[in-house]
Amino acid sequence: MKRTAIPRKHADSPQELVERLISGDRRAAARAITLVEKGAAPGTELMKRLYRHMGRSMVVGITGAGGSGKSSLINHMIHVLRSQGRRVGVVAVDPTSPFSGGALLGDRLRFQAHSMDEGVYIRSMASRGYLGGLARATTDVVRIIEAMGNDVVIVETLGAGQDEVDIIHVAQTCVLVLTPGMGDDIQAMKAGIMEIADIIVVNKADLDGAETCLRSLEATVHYGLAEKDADWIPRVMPTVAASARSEDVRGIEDLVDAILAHQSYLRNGTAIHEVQAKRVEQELGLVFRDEIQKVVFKGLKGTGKKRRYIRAILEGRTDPYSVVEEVLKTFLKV
Ligand SMILES: Nc1nc2c(ncn2[C@@H]2O[C@H](COP(=O)(O)OP(=O)(O)OP(=O)(O)O)[C@@H](O)[C@H]2O)c(=O)[nH]1
Ligand SMILES: [Mg+2]
Repeated sequence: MKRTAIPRKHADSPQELVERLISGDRRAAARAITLVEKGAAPGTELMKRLYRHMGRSMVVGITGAGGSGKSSLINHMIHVLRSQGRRVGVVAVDPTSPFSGGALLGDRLRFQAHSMDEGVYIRSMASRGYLGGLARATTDVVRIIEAMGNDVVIVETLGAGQDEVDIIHVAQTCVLVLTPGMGDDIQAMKAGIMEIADIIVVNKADLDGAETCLRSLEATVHYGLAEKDADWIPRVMPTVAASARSEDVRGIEDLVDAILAHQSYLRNGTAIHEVQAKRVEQELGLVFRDEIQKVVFKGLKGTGKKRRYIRAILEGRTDPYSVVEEVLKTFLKV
């Protein structure tokens, strides 16, 4: 019996994919994200085309220790931003699930209320398993979600680790989430706070020690300002993002107001250009690192050299630094 062939679904050309994506198509976004996560040539091709269609989104980083309440805060922020008619994208880098890509259970539950809302696009990323590294994958995913036409893109990251620090540079406005009882940790990071935070949130302000924590941070900001040559004074504010009683949730509108105020500050002056330039510099670095490694490894393939280098390092005849120096000399003729 003659079987009717089922026509294979026509795959989009890169240009078609880009066009669907910039019209806000969610399936196109999912497809694009899968492509860049693979870290191969089609993903790079897509990003090249996409780069010309970059959105005008506000990119907001929410960073802080595990369990400080970042996802809970974002959940409420989405409500406020939606009530203002803004389209919102979220990229959550989940440190707890190294192996599961895509949407993760915890965040999926936390963000469930928004799953039927066409104006909200949420994507979780595992913390490992990307060919070009987490920072590059996240940077690309943020660009994709911007290109969809979202007004605000929120990036949730744990505030530790080099990849995480790299990711923070993507954000134009950085919100640092702390909690009462983090005393020693806060002491340890005081110097860094002023460098990264535009807004400092003391979440879980329903817990003991919130007042002390707020005052101590205000003092840090006050003294830090003397050394900082900038027009923006980092704001310190309390929030309650989760509580047994939903009416106890507070501070979220103020937080959104502060983010919008920081964005106005950036955009009313020239500061936004510096922030954008930093981001492009960051992207250049990430792409360079990744592509140079690919080119070099491709060049070594089949020559047996990589194996010889590894053996020489193991036998103590050389070290990775000297090998890289030597290899780069021949590749780049420096
Ligand atoms: N008491 C109190 N608990 C809170 C508050 N905000 C969040 N929590 C709780 O803290 C826990 C962690 O909250 P999450 O929103 O998942 O924190 P997170 O920073 O996203 O955590 P990771 O993504 O794992 O780093 C949850 O059990 C929340 O219910 C708050 O304001 N007060
Ligand atoms: Mg979270």
